[in-house]
Amino acid sequence: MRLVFPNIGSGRVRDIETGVNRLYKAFQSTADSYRYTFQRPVITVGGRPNVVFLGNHSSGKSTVINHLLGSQPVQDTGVAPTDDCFTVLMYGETEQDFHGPAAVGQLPVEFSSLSSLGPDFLQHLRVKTRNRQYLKTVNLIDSPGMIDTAEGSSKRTYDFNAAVRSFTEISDLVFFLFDPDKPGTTGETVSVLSNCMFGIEFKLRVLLNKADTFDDVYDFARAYGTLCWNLARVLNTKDLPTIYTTYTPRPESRAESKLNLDGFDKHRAEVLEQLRNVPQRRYDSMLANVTSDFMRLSIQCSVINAVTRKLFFNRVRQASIFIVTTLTVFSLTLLPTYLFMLKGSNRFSFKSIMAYLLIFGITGICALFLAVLAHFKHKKLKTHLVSNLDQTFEAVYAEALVIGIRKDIRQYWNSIKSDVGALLQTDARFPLLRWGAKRRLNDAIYTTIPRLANKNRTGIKQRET
Ligand SMILES: Nc1nc2c(ncn2[C@@H]2O[C@H](COP(=O)(O)OP(=O)(O)O)[C@@H](O)[C@H]2O)c(=O)[nH]1
Ligand SMILES: [Mg+2]
Repeated sequence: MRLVFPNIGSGRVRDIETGVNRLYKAFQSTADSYRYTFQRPVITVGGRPNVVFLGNHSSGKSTVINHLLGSQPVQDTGVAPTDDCFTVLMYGETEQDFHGPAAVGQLPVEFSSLSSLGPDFLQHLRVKTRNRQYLKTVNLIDSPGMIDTAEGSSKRTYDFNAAVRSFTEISDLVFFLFDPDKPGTTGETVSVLSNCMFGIEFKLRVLLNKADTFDDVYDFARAYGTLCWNLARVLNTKDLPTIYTTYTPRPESRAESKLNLDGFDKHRAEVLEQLRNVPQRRYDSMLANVTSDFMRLSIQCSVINAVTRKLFFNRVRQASIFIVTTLTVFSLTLLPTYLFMLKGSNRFSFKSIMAYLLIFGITGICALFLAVLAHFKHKKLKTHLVSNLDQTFEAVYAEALVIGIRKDIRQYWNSIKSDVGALLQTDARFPLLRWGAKRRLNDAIYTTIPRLANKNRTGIKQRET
């Protein structure tokens, strides 16, 4: 199968790259002020697109990959969970396998974010270079089968969701496979679908695989219906994604299948067409990553700003109370001491010195008491705000959450919440967000990036005609 690369050097695409770079440059100082690290969109010009296969164990991921590669199977297949590694299959003249940290070194630059997933994850990373024609145009990523129990994930020694999210962000197409035996979405599958697909739903292709194993049309309807029902509950999109009912042909498929496979063949052809067109979607993926980056930045800035603002106004209130109370105490001690001790007596007499000591002593003790109280109260408020960041987030985004303008806001928030909490616990100082900065961020997310995406789509359409 030959894949056609988009004309990456064309003026329109260069415009998109320039536009994106300009955006990153414009917001770098805001990101620095709020300690946000951009996950720069690294698109290697002419680089191969990436396609990841996710799904339950035994849903047929490795079998599809072997089928695409042809000749000798590269991946192990079997009914029992056979693989607990993420495997990137790349083109290479010499056939080699790399494990762990050595594997990262073999990967293109856009995979660099994987290193941050930690050493336990790297023990579950493999790169295989194979001299197969198909891999000249696309990198294929096989994944460990998801375990359909909630306890499954706890057995993993690394953050499985974070790993899946990284691979889906890097990839240009994400195939999610289900098999008729497990069309339910429970345990790890639910977790991945609801936490790792936000903002990149357009890359997702759901495959109800092993269609040749349906007993009859009712069996098919049951599996399809169950899958739709489960997907609707976990995906945050208005429409259900298209479900492609497919199978990987084997010599015995047609003889064994109890259903006519022609309809499923049509879906298989559509999936193969999607794979053929994947290079043209690279800029869409890159722009989706840019949107994710700016959404995270915007949420991080807004929440930190809301906390900083509350702390700032608390300080202002405390300072006002301090000044008013200290002045009041000063005046209240001054009046009686003046009347009874200072009036008519010598300025340096023992009585006068005692009067001054009394005035400044009482005022000083009061000021010290207020300062210590303010310090502890401020600390308590900060601890309260940091441990209830969800409340601040909900208050900041109340309108958007109620109207449902962007359903993915909460998921973006969940992905940065712990970082924001950790940042606020440090002694780092954050400026108050300037009014114009928030508006410019919104412009970038809701106007500039979609405009760049449209430019890309027009470019693709023109190339296709
Ligand atoms: N009938 C049928 N069996 C399949 C199909 N795809 C995979 N299998 C079988 O399902 C089992 C699990 O496949 P595998 O590719 O290892 O699944 P993975 O765990 O998702 O990688 C293997 O025994 C395959 O032979 C298919 O389309 N139809
Ligand atoms: Mg497998």
